[in-house]
Amino acid sequence: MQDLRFRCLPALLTVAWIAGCSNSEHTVSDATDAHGSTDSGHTEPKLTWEQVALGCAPMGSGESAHVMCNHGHSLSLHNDDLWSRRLYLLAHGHKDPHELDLMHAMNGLPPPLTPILKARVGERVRLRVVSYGPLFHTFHVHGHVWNETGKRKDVQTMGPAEVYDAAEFFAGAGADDPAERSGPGDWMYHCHVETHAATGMWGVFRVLEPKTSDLPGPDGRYPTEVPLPLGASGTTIDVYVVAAEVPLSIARLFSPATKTLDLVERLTRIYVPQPDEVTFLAATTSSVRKQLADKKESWTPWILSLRQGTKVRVHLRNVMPGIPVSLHPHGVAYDNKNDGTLPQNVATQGGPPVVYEWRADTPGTWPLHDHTKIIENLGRGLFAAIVVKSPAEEQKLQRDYLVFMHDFDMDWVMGSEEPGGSGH
Ligand SMILES: [Cu+2]
Repeated sequence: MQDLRFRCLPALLTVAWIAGCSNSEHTVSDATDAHGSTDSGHTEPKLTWEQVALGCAPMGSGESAHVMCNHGHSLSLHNDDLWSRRLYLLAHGHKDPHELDLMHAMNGLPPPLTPILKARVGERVRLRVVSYGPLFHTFHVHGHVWNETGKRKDVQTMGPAEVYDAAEFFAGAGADDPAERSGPGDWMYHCHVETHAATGMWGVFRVLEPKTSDLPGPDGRYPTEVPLPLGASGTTIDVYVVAAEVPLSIARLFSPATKTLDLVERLTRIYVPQPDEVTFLAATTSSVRKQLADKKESWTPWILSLRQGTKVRVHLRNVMPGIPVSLHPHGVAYDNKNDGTLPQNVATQGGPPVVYEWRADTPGTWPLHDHTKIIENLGRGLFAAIVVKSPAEEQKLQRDYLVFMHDFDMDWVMGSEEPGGSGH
């Protein structure tokens, strides 16, 4: 039964989307047909506005009738629902908003919750993409192409835990030529599985004029870029990270009563890097919440950025009651004791910090994630990435971004039939 649901879900999302176009209270009989239930006398639950916006679909019939809600597609832990944006524009007198209206911050629409990736025309940009969750995605950037072993492309398919970091090009220009080609403007990036894009897997790649006043920070980076690499070849560094379960503002839902787009909080499990050992040892769930509170709309999952040749000791604490957590790295060198899958690698609430020792020997972009309750914890956000940079790469790239493609709400995999409005 679980497997069947899993396979049916993308189709159901599509049905919910179409059904919602004309009437949010619509009864979606096709959904149960798609699920193999064709009783003529059955009653199905009606969808509320919020459930339509969340990509919900009615399931089952009679006593087993329930509403199966979205699995919150997101990029970098954020999810800005295009369907709600459409409802917002319609409510504000826009006759027939098209996709570009939905994307751009026009007619009072706020910018998307996903990170805005910025670069000036002609700057060398790399987009690294890390995919988590059980689904396949197709990463696409508008207005740009890149060069993969001699072939030009602008879409890349990605399976679970797959990484793609060959999307490298000059902003507003070519794959190999910095001369202006597509030019400045807001270019959409998104998953090209359309139902995924509609339910949140989209964002903006903003190409700025060369003489823009929108400048990077004092360290030469925009805040949404990959952090500057830590360490140096032959050195050992300590990094402190806390696993916590905190509410983060994720999706925007259209409220028919107030005609506003409102943030929705979801309970998310995340790794939160701490600046030093003292902060790390003092961390609690509430202090982590406080740390995140002022950057609700710019929080992205942890990226462990290292210079090639650096040895890292990662200290992990867990402030979540009853939820074991570990860190399993890809792409770095380590012995079997530091795999993140052994009993001694698991951090529990109140237990001592768990320490992992890895060596960043291989340049690239690598998954980094929990390996204790992999379906549930990854579904709730317990994932990160490792970026290992060679000196040559540091010289070559002006802008370096990492985007996570991720699917929230694994409750439907775990068997819960809670409607999506439950806050998960
Ligand atoms: Cu997708």
